[in-house]
Amino acid sequence: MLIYGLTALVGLWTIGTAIARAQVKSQDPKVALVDNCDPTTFNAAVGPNTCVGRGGTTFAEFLAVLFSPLIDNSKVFVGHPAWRFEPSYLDIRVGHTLRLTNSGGEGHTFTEVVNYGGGSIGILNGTDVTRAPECPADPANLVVVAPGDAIQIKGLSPGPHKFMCCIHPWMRGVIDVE
Ligand SMILES: [Cu+2]
Repeated sequence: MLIYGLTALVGLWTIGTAIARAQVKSQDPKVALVDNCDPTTFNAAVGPNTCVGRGGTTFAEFLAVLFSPLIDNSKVFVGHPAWRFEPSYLDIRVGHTLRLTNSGGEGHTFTEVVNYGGGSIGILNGTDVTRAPECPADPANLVVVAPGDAIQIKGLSPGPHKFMCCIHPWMRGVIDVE
């Protein structure tokens, strides 16, 4: 039991070190767009092929975390934490290419904004939330990264860059170019 525990600890330490090294050096900077949509309930509620993943969060569970009754219920979105950028903060070096992959089951955007705000889909925003102007007013104009797609982002200037998903506006990240 003790030996097993020690082995597990060493294993965890090794993984932790590898992650820390990857984040410090960022030789191959990557961000994944992640969600956990359950295809059966999402496609039934929103439409066919809304979700092509194998996640386990039902549409009802997703909706249940959109808002919190503790902060002016239905006015300020919180959002389901399985819908996220992974990692949500990354240091990269000037001139390095950021690789972006949609590992989720739904389409997402990775939109650079001056300030975080609401997105393009009314029902996923709070009633008092102002849309970030970089997110299109018409959802038909969203530039979506489809599930399984990968894109590259080059030429980011030095300094912090804010990105958000214009569909799920709680999906946020900062890419810090140093
Ligand atoms: Cu999204």
